Amino acid sequence: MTPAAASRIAVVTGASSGIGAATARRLAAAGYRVVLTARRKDRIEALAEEINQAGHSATAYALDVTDRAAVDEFASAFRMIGVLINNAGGALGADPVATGDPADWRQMYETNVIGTLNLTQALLPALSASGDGTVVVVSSTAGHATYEGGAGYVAAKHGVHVLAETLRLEIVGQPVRVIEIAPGMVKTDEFALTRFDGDQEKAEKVYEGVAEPLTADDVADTITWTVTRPSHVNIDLLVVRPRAQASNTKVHREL
Ligand code: 8X3
Repeated sequence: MTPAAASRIAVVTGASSGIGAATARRLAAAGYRVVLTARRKDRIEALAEEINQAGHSATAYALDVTDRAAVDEFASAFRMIGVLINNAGGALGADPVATGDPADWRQMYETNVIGTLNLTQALLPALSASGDGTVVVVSSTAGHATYEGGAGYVAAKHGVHVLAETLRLEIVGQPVRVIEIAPGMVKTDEFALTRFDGDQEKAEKVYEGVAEPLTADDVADTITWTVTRPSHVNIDLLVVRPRAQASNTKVHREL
């Protein structure tokens, strides 16, 4: 494969739902050969089939981003690639610091920070070898300011932000961009439900009265825009929120 063809390969983590799935659809439509990864094999296989049936190109590879040996094995299949979207992650719990569960904190650090570290380390040589690489890190507005009940998630997302910012400093001079996307309130099928351990009522409260939270596709559109800028243009950090949200804690609700 030529470096130019390889630079059209995009690996997306957490591609089984939400922002990851929407980004895979958008990048495929923009002409990328997307490689979908997530733990849930049936979901990414179904999405790959949907994308292929639409006349685009997708393959599915079941992967847990926290499993370094599995990540290394996955990465060994690629000599050169163009794009890595580090999207896998999420929140667990919304307890105050006084009562938060250390196991939740640990798991959030593992998936959000170590997961991003694993994929980025494993694929950086292939991204650089293509001569035109892009690493996207999906952090969060939680990576930039805190809020009550959010500390475990906020700490992990600050870690993701620091990883992106430090990597950009360290690899300047290599043909690899580092882009951070920090979404605010996005209504997806699973984010709030996972955070509240399947409690539908608590999950719905998050978006209560908010006219139009962002959708996964709004964020995917933003990600795709940054990736499809000319190679010399690096969108360092893009914060995207719904109009009804002015800060992590200032949300307009019509109740
Ligand atoms: C999601 C944004 O406000 O739930 O990353 O932390 S928030």
